[in-house]
Amino acid sequence: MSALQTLYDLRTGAGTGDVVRVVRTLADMDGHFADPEAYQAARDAHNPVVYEVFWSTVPEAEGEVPYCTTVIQPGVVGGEYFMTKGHFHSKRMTGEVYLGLSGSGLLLLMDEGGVLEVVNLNPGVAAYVTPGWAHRVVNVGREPCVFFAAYPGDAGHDYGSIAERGFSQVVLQGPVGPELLPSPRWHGGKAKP
Ligand code: M6P
Ligand code: ZN
Repeated sequence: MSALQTLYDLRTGAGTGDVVRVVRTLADMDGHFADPEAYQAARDAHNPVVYEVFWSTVPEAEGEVPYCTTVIQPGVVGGEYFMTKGHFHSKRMTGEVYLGLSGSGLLLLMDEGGVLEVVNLNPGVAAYVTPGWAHRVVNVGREPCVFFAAYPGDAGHDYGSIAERGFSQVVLQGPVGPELLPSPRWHGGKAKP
């Protein structure tokens, strides 16, 4: 392969050059938010863009290192902040590196048993996703949350178990900032206190 490069705007996350843009609207995130009524109302009213990914054209194959930026819009559904779907890697023992570029995000890391760790993904923070842990980023700010990621080309995205029961905790807008609460889908209860 000849030299492949992408020009990223570090503030907006937009990429040009060898890049593919993927857009996820609320309609693409059925089942991911804790409040189904609020989700349906927002989706049917205006179906906003939740996040975009500007993917390099590096092949998803062993030995390759695909990279991308992700731009999560500010917003809430039923008080729950906009976020990525989140995923495990199909090839479990593969890691990933995230680098915060702009805005303020929370990186949720979860093992298969539901143990959750949280990293503040602010500009300049390089966060390591340990092999075997699911990962999701939540935009807890008022501006777009932008981060860069690079991962092994044979990692693969496993969305199955996240689609089934989500993460063990949800991030809701509280009176003085974000609050992590047990997820109703994981724990079989209500998210709101
Ligand atoms: C990061 C990386 C990508 C991922 C993207 C969106 O940029 O982890 O591999 O696709 O975030 O996250 P998700 O696929 O979970 O929606
Ligand atoms: Zn990943």
